[in-house]
Amino acid sequence: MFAEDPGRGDQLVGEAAGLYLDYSKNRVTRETLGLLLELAESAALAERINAMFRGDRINTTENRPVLHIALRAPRDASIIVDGENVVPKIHRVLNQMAAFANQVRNRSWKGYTGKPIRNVVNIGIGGSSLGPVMAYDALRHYSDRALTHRFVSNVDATDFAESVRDLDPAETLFIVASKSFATLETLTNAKTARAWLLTALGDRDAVARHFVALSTNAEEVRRFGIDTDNMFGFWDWVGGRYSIDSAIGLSLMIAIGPEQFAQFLAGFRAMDDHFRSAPLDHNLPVLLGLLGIWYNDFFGAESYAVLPYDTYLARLPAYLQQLDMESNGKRVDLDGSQVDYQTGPIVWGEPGTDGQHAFYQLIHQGTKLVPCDLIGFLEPLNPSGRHHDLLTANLFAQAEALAFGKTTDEVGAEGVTESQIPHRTFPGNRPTNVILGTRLSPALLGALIALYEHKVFVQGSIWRVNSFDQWGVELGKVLARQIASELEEPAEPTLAHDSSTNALIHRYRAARPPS
Ligand code: G6Q
Repeated sequence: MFAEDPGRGDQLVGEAAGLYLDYSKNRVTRETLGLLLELAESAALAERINAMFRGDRINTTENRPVLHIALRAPRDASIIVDGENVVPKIHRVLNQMAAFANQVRNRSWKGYTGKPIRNVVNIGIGGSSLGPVMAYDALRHYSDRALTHRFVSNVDATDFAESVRDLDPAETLFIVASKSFATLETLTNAKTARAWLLTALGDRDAVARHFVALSTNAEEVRRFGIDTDNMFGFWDWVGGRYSIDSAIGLSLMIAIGPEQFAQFLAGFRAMDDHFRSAPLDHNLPVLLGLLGIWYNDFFGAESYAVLPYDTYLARLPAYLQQLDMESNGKRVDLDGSQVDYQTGPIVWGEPGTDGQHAFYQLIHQGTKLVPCDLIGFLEPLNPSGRHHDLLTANLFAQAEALAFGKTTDEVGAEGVTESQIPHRTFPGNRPTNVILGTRLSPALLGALIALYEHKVFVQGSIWRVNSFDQWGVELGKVLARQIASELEEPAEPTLAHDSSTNALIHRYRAARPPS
């Protein structure tokens, strides 16, 4: 295709919100792209986009609008939910967050003993953790290095124990991040944190200086003992996995400061504006979404890999795993009918170049098709000798090698023995998108997240699934409760599970120390 259409490397590209997308190394001709755009049109994609921005209740199973885009709307915008413009209250919370973040940053927020806070521990899980941890890692370069940030999510006590073992309780702030304030893992960790604090400081009044909450549930926050003056609210129209730019971003705002956080939001907004206004054939989230559908539904690709050539983006694949797989991992359409086509793909990845020395082998020469997004930056944040040139050379070289491979003739010409030739041949034709920004910054990270948020929405719209509910997660929230009581109750319980589950429970109980 490159031989027939030499201009495609300059033409099958796009740019928006500071991000450059080269999608020329995909298995598409201009005709294919035209047909995919027709698919988008036949799914009334433009109307779906308008419906989301307008605040229609597109999360049908929960009867809610989907308005993460409102979280980054400018102060003077108007977005109406149930007759109320929600933009002023969003900015009220942002102001409240900024005032608090500044107090922590300038050390005027003191712990109970009068020592300033130096450690910030976010306790949350899923959407209340993956965004904060990913964004903090990504923007660590811009953070106040005198503050220590930790993130506790797993109900495994090791997570909490290892996160706080070197921290002084008198200098530690816990941010309990939970939209529902009912999530077992988060409340268990928050109670353990409260006990850890009170063991050291001895007075229940200490909780007010060392705990704040990010939640939509004021009543449960109060019940836990957190002063609701120290609660930062958001709303049911913000999905967990779409909440890093809400109050859930408080730990990030403390790390990088309110001004940089405003830049982060501006980056999202720039991509929102592009998504809303660019024609579909120049619209980056639309193009990425359609290319993903091409491999997922027409080539049987089961997954795609996200490969950031930037150590700061190490947690991006995990973040996108939730964003994509929780949103589009659905098997019924909006009407509840079973779909007869493939929906959401599996997402995985690791930073390059580490991945190159691990799993790229399969992408180059395996039997599976794994389309890849390679993400890099023109300028390094930690310039040092040749490092950045070598890093970027690897990114470009991988995209080239995946696309063009190495033919048997080329391998033969290298004087390789006949029997070795098949092993050293690379079929090529392995698709990649290359996404480049100038420099990883708060704004660019915001734009990158919004690019993927909207890409996932484009795909969900075409597959006609509800990208904004998560009944599979809700199931997990209730399943363990019964078994937990069967593991813990002193008298031998009557078990009514399958024989495997019953045996596992018996085995665990037999190993439990007598109570
Ligand atoms: C995200 C999901 C899920 C959720 C967590 C935490 O979209 O709904 O990952 O974020 O289960 O829920 P809470 O914030 O309510 O504790």
